[in-house]
Amino acid sequence: MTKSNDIHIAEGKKIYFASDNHLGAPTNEASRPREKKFVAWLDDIKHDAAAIFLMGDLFDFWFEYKTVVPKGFTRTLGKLAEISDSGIPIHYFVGNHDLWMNGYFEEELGIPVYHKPQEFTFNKTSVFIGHGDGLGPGDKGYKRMKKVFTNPFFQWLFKWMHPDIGVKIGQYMSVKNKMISGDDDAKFLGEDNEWLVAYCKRKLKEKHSDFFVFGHRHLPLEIQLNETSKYINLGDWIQYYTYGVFDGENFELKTY
Ligand SMILES: [Mn+2]
Repeated sequence: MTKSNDIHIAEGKKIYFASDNHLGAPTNEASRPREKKFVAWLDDIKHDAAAIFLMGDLFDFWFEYKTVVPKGFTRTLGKLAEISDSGIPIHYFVGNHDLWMNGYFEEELGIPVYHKPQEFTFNKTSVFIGHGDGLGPGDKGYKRMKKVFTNPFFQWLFKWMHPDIGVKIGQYMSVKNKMISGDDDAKFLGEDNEWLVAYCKRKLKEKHSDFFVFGHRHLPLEIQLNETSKYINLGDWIQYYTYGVFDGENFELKTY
C-alpha cells in the first residue's frame, strides 16, 4: 500500500479524480446503472492511470462494524481490488456519507483512506485534496452533526445496534432526512458565496497550492482563485458523471 503524498507521473500517464457516486441511493437496485457506468469508467482509465483519487461519498451510507460491512457494491469493490492489485495506487478520501471507514479498504483493497484533506505533489505541481464537507464558513447544522458522527463514543454506541437496524437508520438519515447530507446538493451560490472558495482563499494566505480539488458540492466547477491557483470541484456521478484528469501539466474536468 503506497501512502506517499509524492506521486511521479510518468510520460503518457495521468492522475484521475472522481467523487460523489452515492451508490445505494435511493436503493442499491436503483443505483446499479450508475455503478456499472462507474466500473466501466474505471476499466477505461486503468490503462493510463498513474494513480486514482476517489474523493468521498462513493457510498450513500457505509458503516464498518468489526466483522461486518454493508451488503452490495460488489462490482465496484471487485474492480477497485483488481486495479489496486495490478499496482495502480488508489487513494480514498472519506465523504460525509461514508466517514465510518475503519480499515476495510486498507486491508481488503490496499487502498489508503484519508479522513482529512491532504496536500499532494504530482511531479512539481502541488494539489490540495479533500472531500470538502464542513470546510469554510456556513453549514452550521452539518458541522454540529459532524461532531456527533465522528465522536468515538457515539460511534461505539451505534456499533452495538444490530446492523440490520443500524444500516437502516443510516440509510434513512442519508436519503430521507438529509441529516448526513447538510447543504451538499445546493445550487451554485456565486463565487463570493461558495464556502469552499472562501476556504481555498484563506488557505492560500498561509500556503500556496497550484490546485484545490474537492467533491461534495455535486457541481462541476473550475474557479480561478488567483493568477496561479485554481479550485476544481469534481461534480458527481448522479447528474453530471464528471471526473478530473491531471497529466502533469494541465488539470481538466471531463464528462464520461
Ligand atoms: Mn458529500
